[in-house]
Amino acid sequence: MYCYLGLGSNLGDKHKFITKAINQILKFKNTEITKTSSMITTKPYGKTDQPDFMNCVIELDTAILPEELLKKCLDIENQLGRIRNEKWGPRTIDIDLLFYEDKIINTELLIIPHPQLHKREFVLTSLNELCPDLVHPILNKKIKDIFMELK
Ligand code: PH2
Ligand code: MG
Ligand code: MG
Repeated sequence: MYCYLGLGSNLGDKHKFITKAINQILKFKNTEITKTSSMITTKPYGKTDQPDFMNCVIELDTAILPEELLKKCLDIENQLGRIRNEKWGPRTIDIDLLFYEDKIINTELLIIPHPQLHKREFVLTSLNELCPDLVHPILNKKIKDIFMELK
């Protein structure tokens, strides 16, 4: 199954945290990273009085199902010292499930596609680099069109 993960960091050695997270993801069973976007420095979205972020998106080919994948990503966030206090506050690492094939999931634990992704230039920039023709299963629009409309 293909899926897209968004990675972000805005505390400490941001580049190192993202690289470490990717190295952990590389160890997942039955999983390959099939594409990696450029790492980009981005202005904080939402809560703006915090350091700039480093962001990227990776494409996976994986046999791990969404809930398990989420759990494994949260494990990495914990390993890399993420402390959750305020919503949208600074973090060493954030790993978000953006898309999982064309599935629409809406449970207490997990919402896919990521409910904010169409509003966020930082994530659309990277998605547009990897998969401009991917169709958002709720908006029924291609990434490149969502991206263009936002800009
Ligand atoms: N993540 C957020 C809130 N705002 N802004 C940028 N530039 N990059 C992020 O990864 C980010 C954000 C919540 O997850
Ligand atoms: Mg996030
Ligand atoms: Mg998150």
